[in-house]
Amino acid sequence: MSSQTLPADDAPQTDGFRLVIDALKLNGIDTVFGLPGIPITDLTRKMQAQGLRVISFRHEQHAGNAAAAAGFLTQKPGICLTVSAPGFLNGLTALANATVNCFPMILISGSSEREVVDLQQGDYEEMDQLAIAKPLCKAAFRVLHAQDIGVGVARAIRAALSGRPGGVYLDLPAKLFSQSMDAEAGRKSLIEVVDPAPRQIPAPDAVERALALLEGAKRPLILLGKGAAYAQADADIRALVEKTGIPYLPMSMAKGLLPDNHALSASAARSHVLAEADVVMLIGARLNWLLSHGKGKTWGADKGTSNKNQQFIQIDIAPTEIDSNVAIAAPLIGDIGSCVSALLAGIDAKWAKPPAEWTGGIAERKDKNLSKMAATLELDPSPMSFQSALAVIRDQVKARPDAIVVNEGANTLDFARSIVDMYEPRKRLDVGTWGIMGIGMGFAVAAAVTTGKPVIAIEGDSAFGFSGMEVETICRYNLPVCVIVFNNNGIYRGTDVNLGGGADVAPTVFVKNARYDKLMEAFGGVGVHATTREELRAALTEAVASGKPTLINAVIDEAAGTESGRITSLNPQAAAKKK
Ligand code: ADP
Ligand code: TPW
Ligand code: MG
Repeated sequence: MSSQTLPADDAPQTDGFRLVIDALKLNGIDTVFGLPGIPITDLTRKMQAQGLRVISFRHEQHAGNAAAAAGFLTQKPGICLTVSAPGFLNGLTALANATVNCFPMILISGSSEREVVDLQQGDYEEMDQLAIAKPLCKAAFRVLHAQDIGVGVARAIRAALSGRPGGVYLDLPAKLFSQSMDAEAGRKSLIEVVDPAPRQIPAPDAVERALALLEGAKRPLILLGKGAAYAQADADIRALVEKTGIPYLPMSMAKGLLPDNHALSASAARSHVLAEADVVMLIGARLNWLLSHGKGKTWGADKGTSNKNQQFIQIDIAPTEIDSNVAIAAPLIGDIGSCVSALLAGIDAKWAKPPAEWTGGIAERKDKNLSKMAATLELDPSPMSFQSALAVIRDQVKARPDAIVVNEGANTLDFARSIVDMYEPRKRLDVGTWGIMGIGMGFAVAAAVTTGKPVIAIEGDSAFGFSGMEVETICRYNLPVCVIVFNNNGIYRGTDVNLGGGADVAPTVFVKNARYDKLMEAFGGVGVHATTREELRAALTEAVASGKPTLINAVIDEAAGTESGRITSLNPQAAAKKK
């Protein structure tokens, strides 16, 4: 079939298909996540023919989420490829989410003919996609001519990776692909991007200011965010914590940057250190809602105000992030690698570790809270509680610290975040800045494909539903993914009642005793129905050892969850009551 052949390497003419593929390959892209259809079906075939790995999904949102996660894990923009209008829109949520999370990705979408779109003459899947994408990503480009493909791809890569990473949209109208041009001119038109994420060295006076503030602190704290995980400055970050002796708190996706059982981890004394610290150094973390905007009770201050006895140092690549919620006394603008190594250079043997009163107090609280948790984790109720099931996963991750954990849900998320310790950097992927449901299977596929390591996806039953059909994708590519569905019959719990008294169940309640394991079996994977800890332990151990696609339907007490997990207070009625 002629549509499936590409211009040979020595052909006198090349075309748009070939130039898109060559431009991506020239820039080290080896995998594309997507969903075929007009006008990109042939592109996916030809990509495969040219040695790109094409991971084909059942819904574009999950291909997009996979691209975003791949970007976070590899520091190369993850590529998502979609068809026009509806396919594009399905991918757009992932593009926006990637941008919010500061993950580099490029959504490449085919689009219909400009002439028809601009005159609104009604083309197949007609939509002005560029205009729609623009406000939801870092940058958006359209390529109309084959000779501009090289520039288009280069600019997309640069925009995704440089400065604060994020999502980029690249619009490729159908006609572009079949345009032909002189092969030699085509080759010359491609750009291999040099230094796409240039280091940004912090200003020396900014480094001194930060060091002076840190050195004078009586109760210092380091807060690591997912920007720090992304930056891959793992050894220097660890050295900074250990040389200064400053306790640290990881945000959820920074867990494992230092092992969660590290002596200086303050996770088990979180509320104490946030309220009591006098100098807080943020490394790749924003003072957004996840950190109560740096204000209020969490930070030891009155509602809506900042703590007068507290000062911030903030390391970030984006200068405009500074002062976005509270005053930052010492901004340190640059890439995390350069900033942390500059700080390290200013810390010598004379550095005074924080007062024992501070670190000792933290250690005491940690011990108390950890032994409380240990007692809870030992309980073995029937049906399983979130904690008793998570204790099993905690043990498995400890035994296989290279495994990647994907986590979404409400209670399932909150409990897993605090119970499942991480030991290595970038091994935890979750709902991120938006707290979005639906990242599960896309992130799991990306983690398996880009690392080859076992993936353990800890999923609320509602959360799983958003991307559940991708278990077929997991089976098709035979990926080492074990999905554990925390089945409590619904959103938050399965016990709500219909306030109108009708026959319909409450909006948060699902079919009781559903068997999600059978979904995995439908595609040839391993399905396990686990009602006890021992069944869960056996199935999980086997799944991780065998690498076979597995789904464990873990039956959890349907009454155990709380509304919205730990963010109940954000529900309008609860928020109104607090006023
Ligand atoms: P978390 O949710 O874990 O608190 P955020 O997503 O809020 O983390 O913050 C990540 C921050 O990291 C963003 O402000 C982003 O600009 C910053 N960042 C990302 N990559 C780098 C980097 N290489 N160097 C410096 N800052 C970075
Ligand atoms: C895209 C709102 C937040 S958490 C959640 C929903 C629907 C599911 C919680 O139930 P689950 O977990 O997964 O069963 P558990 O353990 O508490 O029972 N749509 C999107 N994102 C969000 N965050 C929502 C809806 C929500
Ligand atoms: Mg649930």
